[in-house]
Amino acid sequence: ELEAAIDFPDEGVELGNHLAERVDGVVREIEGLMATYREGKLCREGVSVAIVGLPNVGKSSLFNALVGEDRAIVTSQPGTTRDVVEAQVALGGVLFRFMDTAGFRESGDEAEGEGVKRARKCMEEGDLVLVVLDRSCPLQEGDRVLVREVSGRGVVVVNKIDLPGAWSPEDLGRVMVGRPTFHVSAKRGDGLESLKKALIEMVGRGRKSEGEIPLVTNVRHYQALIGAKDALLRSLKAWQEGLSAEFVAADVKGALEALGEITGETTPEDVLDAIFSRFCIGK
Ligand SMILES: Nc1nc2c(ncn2[C@@H]2O[C@H](COP(=O)(O)OP(=O)(O)O)[C@@H](O)[C@H]2O)c(=O)[nH]1
Ligand SMILES: [Mg+2]
Repeated sequence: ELEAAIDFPDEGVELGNHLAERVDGVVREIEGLMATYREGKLCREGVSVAIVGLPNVGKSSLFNALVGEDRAIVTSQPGTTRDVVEAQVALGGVLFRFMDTAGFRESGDEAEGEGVKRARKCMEEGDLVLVVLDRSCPLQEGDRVLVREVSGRGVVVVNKIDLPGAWSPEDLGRVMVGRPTFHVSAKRGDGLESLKKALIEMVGRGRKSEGEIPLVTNVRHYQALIGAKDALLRSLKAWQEGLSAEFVAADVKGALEALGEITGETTPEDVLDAIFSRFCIGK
């Protein structure tokens, strides 16, 4: 029908509900493929774990303890880690990419340095975020802000438990409800094994079994899927708004072209065949 609409736009071929349903089905298949991309990305690049916190809480010490070598510079001078330091390490068969970041300033002043900007970006993009708190110094408002901001990807790491405590978990109050919390000493190594185990488990939980569905591993393919999905959604919208078949068909064609990026086919017929066989749209 769509092809007829493409070839003979003036004859006003009516598009039926079943065609819209098919397009909807293809959109859902595309979404399924898109979901595999994220998991594929985790396999290739590792699970990114941002280590964030105020200056001097022990982020770099924790980073070093987790990756098992002295990759980041540790000093008692706040503000040493200007840039983001990364290291990959396999734990329990899972590849992790730990990122040590600059400490967020307590004041949160306007003139945030480049290091803090990068730290913020890491915190936003990390698959997991370790918010490090120093138990030996009084809790700061900035600590609470970080725990509150970190969302569901956050893990609270209370560090320096080898020193006398200056506050207790209850002082964190409601902000830490629902945040997994670990008590460690990055310096002595206490609690690190439990933390590592928990990280591995968290990644495992997020993983779903995907059956027969192929993994999308290429960013270009992923972008093509986004393009195809957008075009199909546009075509559905055009159909819902009662626009003529021509418009609907133009968007479906756009989607096919986007998917052609994946199949590598370039001529429309080839693309149609490839897509119809691959995505079972049927003709
Ligand atoms: N006692 C003790 N000191 C620690 C611990 N972790 C870090 N430190 C010290 O805290 C200071 C700041 O550590 P660093 O890792 O550079 O903190 P960052 O600024 O958050 O990266 C250093 O003097 C560390 O030796 C810990 O678990 N126990
Ligand atoms: Mg540091």
